[in-house]
Amino acid sequence: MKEASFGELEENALGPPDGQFALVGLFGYAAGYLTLDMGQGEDIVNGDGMDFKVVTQGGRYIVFVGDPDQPLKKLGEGRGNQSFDLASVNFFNARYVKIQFLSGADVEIDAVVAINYVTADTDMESPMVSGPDDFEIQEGTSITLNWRTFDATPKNYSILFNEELLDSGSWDGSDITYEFLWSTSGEVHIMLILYDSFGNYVEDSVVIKVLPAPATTSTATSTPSTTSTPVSTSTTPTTAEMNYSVLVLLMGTILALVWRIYILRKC
Ligand SMILES: [Ca+2]
Ligand SMILES: [Ca+2]
Ligand SMILES: [Ca+2]
Repeated sequence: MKEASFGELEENALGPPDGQFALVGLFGYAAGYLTLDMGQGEDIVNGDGMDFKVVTQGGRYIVFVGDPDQPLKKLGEGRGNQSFDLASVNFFNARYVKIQFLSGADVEIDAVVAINYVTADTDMESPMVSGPDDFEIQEGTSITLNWRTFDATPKNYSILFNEELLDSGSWDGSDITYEFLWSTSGEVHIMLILYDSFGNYVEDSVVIKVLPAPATTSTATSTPSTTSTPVSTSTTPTTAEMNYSVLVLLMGTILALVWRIYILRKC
């Protein structure tokens, strides 16, 4: 019964499956939900096949995933026990899992179980990177390159411009942004190299064809005339050892709101 309070039951979605359930249902016109935080440095990661399992009974639900860098994105719908693959939304990792009531009986949530998860103690995985496709620009154009990245033990990055080191520094696992401005036309190769603390690395290359400006001609040699330091904003993932994390619960403000509405309706 949805009359059971959120406050009493939310913690039942934490930890391993134990037959104790949190409840989300329909409150007035608003669908209740819970957002579970896997914990800093304890992200679910996109490995082979399915990456986590939602253990529930009752009605249908919608699952969203996200992390501090990525707004929550709908991953899919389910009922009962169902596994999900982060690859279906092109996510490398997810720290937050939101389960929202969709239809039918109230959804009773027992646990979220990570299948593929950060294991920094024995990091055998190369960093993950998704960079821009090859493209063309006109000379004199400023362009910002952005690479989405993830690793359990990020360490450092290097950016090569036509195979020469342009910039390098420590990398905390956040996405890397770099701004270039070319003053002359030609073809340039930009390579990003990421290393983690265990010597695993990954490279990502982009070829940029710089076209002459309409009214001018120029030589084929290209050099970036201005650069800026990569922007680092997020924190570094750290060690995690659990395969179903100690979940920290984030109660959404909407949930608090619908609960308040529910209280008002009861009065
Ligand atoms: Ca996967
Ligand atoms: Ca439980
Ligand atoms: Ca790694």
